[in-house]
Formats: sequence, C-alpha cells, structure tokens
Amino acid sequence: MSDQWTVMGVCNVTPDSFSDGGLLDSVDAAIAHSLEMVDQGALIIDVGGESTRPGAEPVSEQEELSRVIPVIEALAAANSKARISVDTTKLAVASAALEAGATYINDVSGFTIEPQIAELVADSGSDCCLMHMLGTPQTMQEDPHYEDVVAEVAQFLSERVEAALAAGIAPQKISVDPGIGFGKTLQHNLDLLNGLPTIVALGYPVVIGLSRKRFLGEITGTERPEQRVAATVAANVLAFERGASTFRVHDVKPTVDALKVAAATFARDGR
Ligand code: PMM
Repeated sequence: MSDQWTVMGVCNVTPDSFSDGGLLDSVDAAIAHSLEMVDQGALIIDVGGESTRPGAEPVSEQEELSRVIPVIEALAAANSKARISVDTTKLAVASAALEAGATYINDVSGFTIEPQIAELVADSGSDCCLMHMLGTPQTMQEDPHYEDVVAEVAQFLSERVEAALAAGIAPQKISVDPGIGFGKTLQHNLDLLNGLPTIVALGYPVVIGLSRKRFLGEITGTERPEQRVAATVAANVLAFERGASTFRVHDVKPTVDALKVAAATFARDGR
C-alpha cells in the first residue's frame, strides 16, 4: 500500500447525471464549483458532458463538445493548481479537450468505443484512465453476470493496458479503474472493493469512482445521492487501504480529510 493519493473532483456538465445532473448548467457555475474543489484539495478536475448513469441516452458529439469545451477553456484560463481531465469516450471530444487545456483522458470504455483515442493520448503525452464497463450505459444494469468478477475485470483491464502500450502510450501515463457501478450488482461492487489488491497487482495506479453511487444507497437505505457522503467516505478509506490511489468524488473536502487521516495512520503503522 502506498501513502500517495490523489482526489479527482467531479465536474459534470450534464443535465442528467445521476447525482448532480443539472446543477452545473452554466460555465460560470462549473468553474466556481471546480475552483472550490481545487481549494479543498482536488488535484484533478474531471469534466464530463455525457451522463453514464444507467439507462442514460447517448449525446451527440456536437452537444458534448458544446458542454465541455467552454468549461475546460475557462478552467485552463483560471490557472488553478489542478490538472484537467475530460470524461469522454469520443475521439473528437478528447482531441478538442486536449487543445483546450486538458492533460488527462478518462475513458469509461477503456478505449473500446473509439480505439483511436489511444493514439491521440500517445501522441499528446497525456495521462489516461482505462475503466471497465460491461456493455453500455443503456444496457449495463440489465442482469450483469460474471463467473468471477474480480478476475474478469482484472483480465479486461490488463488487455486494455496492452492495447494502450501497443498504441505507444508510456506505462507511467496509464491508470486503471474497475468501474464501480458499471454493469455490476451490489455484490459485484463489494467483491471488487474487496478484491482491489488483484487490480493493484496489475502494476498501474488504480482509480476508484464510487462517489454517491447506488450500491451505497442500497446498503444504507439512503435514497438521495447527495446524502451518501458518509458512505462514500467510508468506502473510499477502505479502497485506499486496499491500494487505490486516485479517488473520483463529488464531495472533495470530506474525502481529503478522511484520506489524510488514513494515510497518517498507515504511515505510522509502517505498512
Ligand atoms: N463514474 C462515472 C463517470 N465517470 N470515470 C471513472 N474513471 N470512474 C468512475 O467510476 C466513473 C467515471 C459515473 O458517475 P457520475 O455520474 O457521478 O459522474
């Protein structure tokens, strides 16, 4: 386990994301929120313009561009300490985002939807996160099935890493993410959290995105996503203990505080 950790703050500029959709529907609101997350300790801001909520309809390239690019441009102009990530599966959006100042591509399909993104990442020298998803957001929660979820997700991620390396992406630019909630039941999500050391053993930093997700609501009986903060913090501390290093969250301050305490404790423990 490492005591290095990074918080990635979520800036969804979508009318329909599951937990914060519609709140950030102006560039000014998105920037103010992002800069607040940076003040609270986020080192990466992840800007997304297409909801990946279960059942969400895809958005057109043009619509996604018009949502995220003005925000990325304004965020880059604000010169904050944080790096800018774009949460997209589209080559055109990734490319425009890099031009606008992003340096990190977060592709929830692990470069399976538009594989040419891998070459773009390689040529630009940007970082990337390769995530596991079963099916598409439209279908992923329709009775997801695995023989061994941890082994299958690890196998998928290792294949996607190979594809990224083959495209010329430097190994130190790659992170992997088991994709909590993307084609997973409550039990699959818990198995993946428990099994994180298997994903960590692939040898790449592990990103975990469990913030406010439905499985936390199922466990706690908390209907409203914004009331799942304590559950999010608890699960992230456990993920940290099992070796995750980047934590994608909506609620930056409580997560940063919790990870500081966890890191200080484990550092004392000498682990
Ligand atoms: N989850 C969502 C969107 N993007 N990216 C990564 N790398 N990992 C995730 O778990 C992830 C993601 C969906 O959650 P949101 O609607 O709160 O953005």
